[in-house]
Amino acid sequence: MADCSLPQDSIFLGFDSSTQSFKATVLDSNFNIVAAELVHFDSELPHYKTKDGVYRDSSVNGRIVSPTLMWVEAFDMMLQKLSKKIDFGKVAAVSGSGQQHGSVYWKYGGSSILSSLDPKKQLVEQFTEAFSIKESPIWMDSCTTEQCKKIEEAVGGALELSCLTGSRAHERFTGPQIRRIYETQPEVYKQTERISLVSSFMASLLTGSYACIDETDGAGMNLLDIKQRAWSKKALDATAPNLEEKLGKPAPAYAVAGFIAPYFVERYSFSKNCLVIQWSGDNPNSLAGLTLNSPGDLAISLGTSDTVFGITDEPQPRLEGHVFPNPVDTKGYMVMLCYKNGSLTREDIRNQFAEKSWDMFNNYMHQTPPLNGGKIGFYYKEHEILPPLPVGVHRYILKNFTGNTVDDVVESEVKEFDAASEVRALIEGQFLSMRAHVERFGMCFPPRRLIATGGASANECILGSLASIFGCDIYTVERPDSASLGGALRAAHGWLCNAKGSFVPFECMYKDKFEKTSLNCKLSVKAGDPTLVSNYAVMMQKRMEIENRLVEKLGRW
Ligand code: ADP
Ligand code: XUL
Repeated sequence: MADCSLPQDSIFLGFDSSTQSFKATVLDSNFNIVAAELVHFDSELPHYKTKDGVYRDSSVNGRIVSPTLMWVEAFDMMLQKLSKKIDFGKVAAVSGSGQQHGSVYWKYGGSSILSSLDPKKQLVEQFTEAFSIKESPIWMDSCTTEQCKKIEEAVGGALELSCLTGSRAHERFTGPQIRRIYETQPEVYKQTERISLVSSFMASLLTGSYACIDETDGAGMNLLDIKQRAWSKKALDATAPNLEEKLGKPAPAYAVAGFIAPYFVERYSFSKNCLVIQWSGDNPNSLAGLTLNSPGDLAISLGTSDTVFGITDEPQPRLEGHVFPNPVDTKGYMVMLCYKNGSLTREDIRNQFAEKSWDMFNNYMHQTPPLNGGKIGFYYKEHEILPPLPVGVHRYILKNFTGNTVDDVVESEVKEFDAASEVRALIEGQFLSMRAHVERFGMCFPPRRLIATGGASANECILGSLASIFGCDIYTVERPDSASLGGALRAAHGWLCNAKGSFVPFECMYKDKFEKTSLNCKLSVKAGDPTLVSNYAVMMQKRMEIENRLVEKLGRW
C-alpha cells in the first residue's frame, strides 16, 4: 500500500453551499474535525429577502431561484467567521459541495473580474456586474416540463436519455434549465460566456478563474455521457447551441482546479501553495464524507431535500432515480433517489400541528403506534420529484388492515387526521416511499448498514421510525453535515493524488486509523422488530398502489 500520509501540521477545508445555508468543516491531517461553521441565508443575510434560501416566483408556475450574489456574500461572511477559528495559512487544500443542478450564468467579462480581484474589497462588491442572470435556477425548480419533453424526444426517448446520462430529463436538471433560458431569453444566452454549477462556481471564486464542472456533479445536468465521463454531443445538441464552449471540459473530482487566488492569500493569509480541488455536488460529497464504499451500504440524507444513495458497479438507469459516476473513484457509479418534500415539509407539518416544536412533534410520534392504525398520507408541499406529483395532500384510512396481507384491504380517502396521526402519517409515508423506491430501483434492500445524515438526522425519534421501516440498524457520524465533511476529505484526497502524481484509492487515506477519526460511523438506533418490518411491507404495497393511481391521475408525465 502506498504511503498515504498527509503533512502533519496541515488542515483541510470543506465547504457546502447548500439550499438554506453555507457551511464549513475543517479536518486535521488525522481526519478529526477541528472547526465547523455556518451562515444561515434567511437570518444572516436578510437583505436578500429569501425564504428557506430561495425565491418562489408566483408569476411562473414552479419557478424557484436563489440570488447568485447571496452565495458570494455568504462566502465573504464565512471566511470572516472562520478567520477567528483557524489559521488559514495551514490549509493545504480546500474543496466543497454545491447543491446539485443549480446553475450560474457568467456574462462576457466574468473571467476578467475573476482574475483581477482586489483584496481590499469584499467579494460581493466585485461581482455585482459579473452575471448575465442574477437569479440562479436551483434544484427545487420545476418550470421546465416542456423542455424536458423536447430533450427526451430529441435523444430518442426518456429511457434512452437515462441510459446515456444516468437520468431521464428532470425539471431541476441543468440541461432543461439551460434550454429554457435559451428559448425564453436568447439574448441572455448569447451574452453568457460561461455556465457553472453551484459547485464549479464556488471553485471559480477560489481559483480566480473558471473552474471545470466535475464529472459527478456534471451528471446532474442531463448532458454528460456517464460511461465516457464526457459531454454527450447528442445531449448537448438536444439542449442549446454552442453549449460545449460555455461549459468547458469536465474534470475528475480528485483533480486540482488550481492554486488559491492571490486575493485569498493577501486578504486572509492563505498559503500561496494552497490547492483548490474540484468541488462536487452535495450528495456526492456526502457519499465521500460518509465513506460509503461497499455496495451493501445505503445513506439517507434528511436535509432540505431527502435523498437515498449508495454505490454500485453495475447501474441500471431507469425512468426514476439517478446514476452518477462515483465521486471518489475513477470507475463505478453512485445511485440516488431524491425527494423534494423533505425537511421543509416536515417543518410545515410541525408548524401546523405541533406548535412549531420538534419536542411536541416527537411526543406525537411516541403517542401513536407504528403503522398508525392504518392511516397513511402523501404530503406534497412542493411539486414532488419522486413520484412527479403536484402540490397537494392525500390522506387515507386503510380498512381491514392487519399487516399480514393486502387482500381485503380497502382505503377510503379522508380530509384530516388528528394532530398526532398527521405527524406519524407524514414520517411513515416518507420512509415507506423510500423503501418502496429503493426496492423498485434495484438498490440493496435491506441494506447492510444505513447511515443517516442531514439536518433531521439529529432527531432520534425520526431515526427510530426509519429503523422500524427499513428493518436495519441506523448509523450516524459525528456531525450531520456530511457534505462539507466530504468536501474536506476530498480536499485531502485531491492533495494526495496531486502529491503522488496520479489517482490513489480514497480509503488508503484513513484505512488504518478509521476508528480514531471523526469519520467513524456510530450506531445510533437499533433495527426494529422483524414482524413490524413485514407489516410495513404490506402497508408499503398498498401505498404504492395508491401512489401509482395518483400518478396516473395527476402526474406531470
Ligand atoms: P441543507 O443542507 O439542504 O440546506 P440541512 O441538512 O442543513 O439542509 O438541514 C436543514 C433542515 O434540518 C431544516 O430545514 C430543519 O427542518 C431540519 N432539522 C434540524 N433539526 C431538526 C430536528 N431536531 N428534527 C427534525 N428536523 C430538523
Ligand atoms: C439532488 C437534489 C438535491 C440537491 C439539494 O438531485 O436535487 O438533493 O442536491 O441538496
